[in-house]
Amino acid sequence: MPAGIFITLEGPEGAGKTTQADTLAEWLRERGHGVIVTREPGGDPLAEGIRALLQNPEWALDVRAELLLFLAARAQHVAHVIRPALAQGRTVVCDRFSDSTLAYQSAGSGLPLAEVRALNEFATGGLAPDLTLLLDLDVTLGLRRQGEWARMERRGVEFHRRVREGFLRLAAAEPERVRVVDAARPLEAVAAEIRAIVDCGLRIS
Ligand code: Z5A
Repeated sequence: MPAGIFITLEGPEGAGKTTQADTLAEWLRERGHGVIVTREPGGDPLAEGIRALLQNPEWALDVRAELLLFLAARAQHVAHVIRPALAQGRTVVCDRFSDSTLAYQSAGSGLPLAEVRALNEFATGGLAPDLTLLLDLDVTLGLRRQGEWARMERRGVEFHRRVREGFLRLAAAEPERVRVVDAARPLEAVAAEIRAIVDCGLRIS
């Protein structure tokens, strides 16, 4: 059984990642791929529990503690969901992954990039996506599309601008893996570009 394909969707809040992950998965299934759609933080019962902790705006969460919670959730998710699915030859479509940690906890919150990278590498055991679709969107437009993360939303526009810039730097550093998609367009236009990138980059059809 050949190893499956690992695709991640990244981007600022409200960029349409969840919607596009489902649409892409449906298109891939129509082409005969065995697909799982999953998300971070979450995707596994323990990791979903960590997600609930992270979403609780009452905790005065230290940024290092926050980083380690995201990474604990990821380690569990990779070991129990993503690696087994890839080993079975499935395509994994994941709503956020390591690039979110680099963008939010390093570019956004200011933790040193090299240290965040090293800890992330430890959490994933070195697993990296084959392809990342970065849905790029003006921060104020994204924040207007209602979210459920009060902790992140109250960090303010400047924080979210740094996150967006962080994502764009990651794309510039790895243009083969990270493909930037303009997410300000209507849903179907975004979906069509995603299909074209996936089709061309991974020879899906
Ligand atoms: N986080 C972190 O800090 N570190 C990490 O390592 C990880 C995550 C993994 C969880 O993200 C939070 O954790 C997030 C980053 C942080 N912080 N925040 N905020 P999440 O993915 O659960 O939350 P989110 O990014 O806020 O997701 P979201 O609001 O659900 O956005 P989305 O998935 O990108 O969009 P959507 O749900 O598909 O769409 C949102 C709305 O916009 C919905 O009404 C759609 O119908 C609408 N939409 C979508 N696309 C369009 C277009 N093209 N036009 C018009 N309307 C659209």
